[in-house]
Amino acid sequence: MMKKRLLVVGILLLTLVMAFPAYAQDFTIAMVVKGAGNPFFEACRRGGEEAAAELGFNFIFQAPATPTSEGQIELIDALIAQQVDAILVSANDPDALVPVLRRAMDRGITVVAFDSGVAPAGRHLFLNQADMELIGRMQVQMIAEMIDYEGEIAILSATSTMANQNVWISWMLQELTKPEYEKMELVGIVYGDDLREKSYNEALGLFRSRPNLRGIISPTTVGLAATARAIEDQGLSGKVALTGLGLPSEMAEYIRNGTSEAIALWNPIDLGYVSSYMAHAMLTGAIKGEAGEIVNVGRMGEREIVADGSGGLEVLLGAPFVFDINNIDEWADVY
Ligand code: RAM
Repeated sequence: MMKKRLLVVGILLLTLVMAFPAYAQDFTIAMVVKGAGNPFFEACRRGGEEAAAELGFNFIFQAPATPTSEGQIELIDALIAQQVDAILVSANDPDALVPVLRRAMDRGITVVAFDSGVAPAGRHLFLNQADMELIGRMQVQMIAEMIDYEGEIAILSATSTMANQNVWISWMLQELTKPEYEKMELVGIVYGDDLREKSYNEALGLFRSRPNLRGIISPTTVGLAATARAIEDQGLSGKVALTGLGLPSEMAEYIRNGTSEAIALWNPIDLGYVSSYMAHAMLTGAIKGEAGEIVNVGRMGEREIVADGSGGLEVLLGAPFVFDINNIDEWADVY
């Protein structure tokens, strides 16, 4: 009698597992971002939650109070102790996180870097938002158009250790060596550390030390919005041009009033969504994380795993979009 009942329960359980395979696996995927209070990462989080709802894994979102690697290391240590299955990380420093992420990988945790990379030794895969060279070069081309290829420009970045901003800046420097920029001069690179007030104050510092400044490139959503506010507060709209990488929702008012003619970005919701799909595919064994494999990324279709040029492997999300007065209304409510 007892045996029969056990058998029935067993068959029932098996049927359930077969009907809802994703739920039965019960994976936990944690996203660790650069810092708290950054709307860019809130959008990434929405993408992660969307993937979690579709695939049925548990999703954890964590951010250090300020964008430091120390804060991220602490969070990752705790996630290892908690035995999560995968960690998605946008790193504040590509090298400082390697030891803790190696520890995670040694314990069988899948590590997918996204947005701001980790050295290949510290992750299985990287989700690259868009061609780094293109992003760097296009920001120089955009500011050059705005200032008629003449005058002083500066870069207001995030922190000096963040891989994404540093790679983009290195491509900006390359682009600036072309003859068409002969009459433009890069007079400084400053760091607002992806903190609003610090970025705002760095912008004020540039206005003070460089009275002839004609343009600023800010390749960070936090820095860009803070610089736009500083330009407005100082009555410098029309005198100091501004471009960079920004969220249409944060930049809409500045694009509408002409403080910035145009900005660029990719879709951060998709970034969170696709990185979650990549980690999940590793966990289910759908992919091993090898070059040439095709990974299914839900509503975004399929992507191929390719060499990233630095000895690691990556998946490319897509191309960046440009936002200006013609399309800002369409995007201002999306992210
Ligand atoms: C900030 C972060 C992020 C970057 C965007 C453009 O939100 O630094 O890493 O990708 O800007």
